Amino acid sequence: MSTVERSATVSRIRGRDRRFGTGRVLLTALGIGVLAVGVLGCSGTAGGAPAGATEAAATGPTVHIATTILTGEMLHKSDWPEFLPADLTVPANSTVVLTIYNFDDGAAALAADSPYLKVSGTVGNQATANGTAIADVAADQVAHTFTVPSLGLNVPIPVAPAAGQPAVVTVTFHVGKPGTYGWQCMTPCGSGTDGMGGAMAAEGAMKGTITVTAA
Ligand SMILES: [Cu+2]
Repeated sequence: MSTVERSATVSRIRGRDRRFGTGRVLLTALGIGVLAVGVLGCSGTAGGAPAGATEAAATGPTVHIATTILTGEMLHKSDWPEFLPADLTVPANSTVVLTIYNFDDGAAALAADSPYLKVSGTVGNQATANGTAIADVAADQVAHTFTVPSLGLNVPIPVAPAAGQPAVVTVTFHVGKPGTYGWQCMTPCGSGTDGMGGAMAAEGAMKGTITVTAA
């Protein structure tokens, strides 16, 4: 699946720790703030909310979190796109506003009837992609997904509009009880004949966690 490896003019960052150095530089350049979690409101929390993404009552704070998808070329790792950070933390019973900056302009196509093309488990079952509300992404335009099966959450992520220019996807969802919920990408964006090897099989690349902490 070398198609995912097209792209990236932003490939000149060298030295230091590749994984974290590159990500930090890019995040800082974008003004996102590495791992920044802004707590906008604190209206207190009530226990007993269900864990499901859509069912949980939004009784807690609203938090804004972000992650960035870098290409293998940017990371100097062949066929190895990666979410940075891959592990996210939010407080229990919160409303989460997640923004994903995707620099990967290579599609990793899914079947036209794949459920992973549809936005689900978010408020309104919608996302905002580059400023436009969307309910799904076309099969040949999807690069990655951010999928949390245990929360019923699926966010298809379209390809970057151009090399070095990210697709910006924002979703809002609710979380309930404390716990650790695994997410993974569902597109064949890794290496090997089926695209499911390499980064797809690696924790911290195309898999990670959302940790919901006791507020
Ligand atoms: Cu992926």
